[in-house]
Amino acid sequence: MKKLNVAIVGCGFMGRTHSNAYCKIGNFFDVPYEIVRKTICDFNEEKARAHAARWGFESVETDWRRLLDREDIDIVDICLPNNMHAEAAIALAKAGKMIICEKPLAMNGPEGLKMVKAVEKAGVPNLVSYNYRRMPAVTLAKKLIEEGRLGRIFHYRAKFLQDWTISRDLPQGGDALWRLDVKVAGSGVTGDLLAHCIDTALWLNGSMDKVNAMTETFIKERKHTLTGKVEKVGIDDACAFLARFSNGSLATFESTRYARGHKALYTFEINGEHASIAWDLHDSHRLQYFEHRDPGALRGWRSIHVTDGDHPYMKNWWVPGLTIGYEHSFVHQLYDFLQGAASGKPTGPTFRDALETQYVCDAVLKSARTSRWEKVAKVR
Ligand code: SOE
Repeated sequence: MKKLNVAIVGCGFMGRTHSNAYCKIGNFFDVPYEIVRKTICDFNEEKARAHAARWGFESVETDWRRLLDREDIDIVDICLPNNMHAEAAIALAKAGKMIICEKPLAMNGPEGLKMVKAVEKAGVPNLVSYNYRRMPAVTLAKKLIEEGRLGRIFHYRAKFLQDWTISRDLPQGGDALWRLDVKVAGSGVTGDLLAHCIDTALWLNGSMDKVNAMTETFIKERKHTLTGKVEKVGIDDACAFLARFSNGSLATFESTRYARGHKALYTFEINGEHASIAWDLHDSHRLQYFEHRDPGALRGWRSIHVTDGDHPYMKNWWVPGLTIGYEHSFVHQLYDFLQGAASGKPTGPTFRDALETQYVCDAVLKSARTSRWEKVAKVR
């Protein structure tokens, strides 16, 4: 079997989820490559060495540029903060590496477009890590929609609620907290959390035409970890928007890091002519399903425990009834990516697919500024 030498760049939270996927995949899925965890790269050498020892990487680099000339690296998995995605992905694609990139694709649409052009020109397999598509219950939702069970779709409703930035003492910048620094993150909840909701929505319900949004920054100044100074906060702490999909359905999206009591409450509900479905990340192995065509006396919401062998991905794990979790979505994503790379039939979301999410985020942020409906740019 062909060896696939992997380099991961960045060993923060996402570097760990991706490393775990490379460790587990061969144990649970038949993959078309022999995975070799070749190099972990982080500018903090001590952190990189500790990561290499814990997750079994053969070597350490402290600058991703060193990977450009390394012929022993086939795939680079970019788990860097958002403002570093473009430069790394474009250069590494030119060097012929397959690329997996953490979400969101870029800081904004124009930057994302350059990344799409680079991977397509280089002809390298590419994927953006919108992992929630690969939660088995979400994949099942996709299957039910594709089978036409919902019929015409009228409504799409999604939320992603957290509560970890309520304290004004929390600084911006630095490890993990770069998410609060607009120069590094590009935006706040729109790019970090709503981007997940948007990716899932585009996948399940097709393109969006226009949006009308409002955002708020509740805490206007925070100390910056790197400068030590109190600086203006440029991210959106909360965002809510209305959307019209090209299929005629109406949507509402909401995200905040100020919903006390909610840690990662990603939920969506879709209402169709014949059926509705709903999903909740806090109860991630269940898909709620209401089928209007059931006999009247039996009609009601079914709570499908998505753990059976005939549910997406589940036959590769334990026995029916036993649940899996968040980290498994990264294993599934990697499995699909590798199948796509080997067969030449790419799996989504490719960079091009993720550009559409980026365009929706851009339109949302623009609408929050203009207080008007804004059109979503088309990916051509
Ligand atoms: C932020 O708290 C965060 O870690 C996001 O960056 C992830 O994409 C999301 O899945 C969970 O929340």
